[in-house]
Amino acid sequence: MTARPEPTNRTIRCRPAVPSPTPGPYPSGPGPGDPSTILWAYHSHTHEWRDVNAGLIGPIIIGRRGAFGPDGTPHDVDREFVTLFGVFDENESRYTPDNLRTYTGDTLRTNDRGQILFPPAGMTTINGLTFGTLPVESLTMRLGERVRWYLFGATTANDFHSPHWHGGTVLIDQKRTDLVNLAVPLMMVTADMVADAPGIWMFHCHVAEHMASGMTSRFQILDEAPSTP
Ligand SMILES: [Cu+2]
Repeated sequence: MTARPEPTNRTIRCRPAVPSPTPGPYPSGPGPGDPSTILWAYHSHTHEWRDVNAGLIGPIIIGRRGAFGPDGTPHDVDREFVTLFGVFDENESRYTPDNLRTYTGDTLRTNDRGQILFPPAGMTTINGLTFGTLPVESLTMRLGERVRWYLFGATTANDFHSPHWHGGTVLIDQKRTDLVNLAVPLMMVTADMVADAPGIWMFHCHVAEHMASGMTSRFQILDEAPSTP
């Protein structure tokens, strides 16, 4: 048996079903100028509109070979966060008919083309939550920690976003900024931060209409040193 060439990248949390046919990096892995790990988004194409509104969208973290420790955390950061900026309309979800029947006893009103006659109910969300209801504990770090943020947008015509941190800056493509360009749907960005300002800070989309309709959250930097393993 001939040994298969080792790729220079590997995936975690989702390995490719078919090995890379040639030596070299997997096509979805970090490029030469990228951080050691990057975000790749998955989402359903079966019925994209209904499936994404049912929540079938999420992150895959892909790193260079050797980038990860045994627990799947990259060696060169202390903490990782994933944030999805998305406009979702659960009335369009595949689960809506069953949920209506189960929880309200109601049935769907549809037109002669089978389309559901509900008014659009798009919610502007960060990780599915809106108007600051994303728990701050889910975006909490300690002073001095090296933190990697993975950010991406959902798939509607309104999914153009500019995530913005108060109280911190990040490095993206070796440039320092406090704003991320998610200018087209499903854009994916990886950003590195060093937590240097203790407190609870705003983290929100800077598109004014999105911010006013709820695309806001908080993150927290605790005034205590990183825990040692
Ligand atoms: Cu936005």
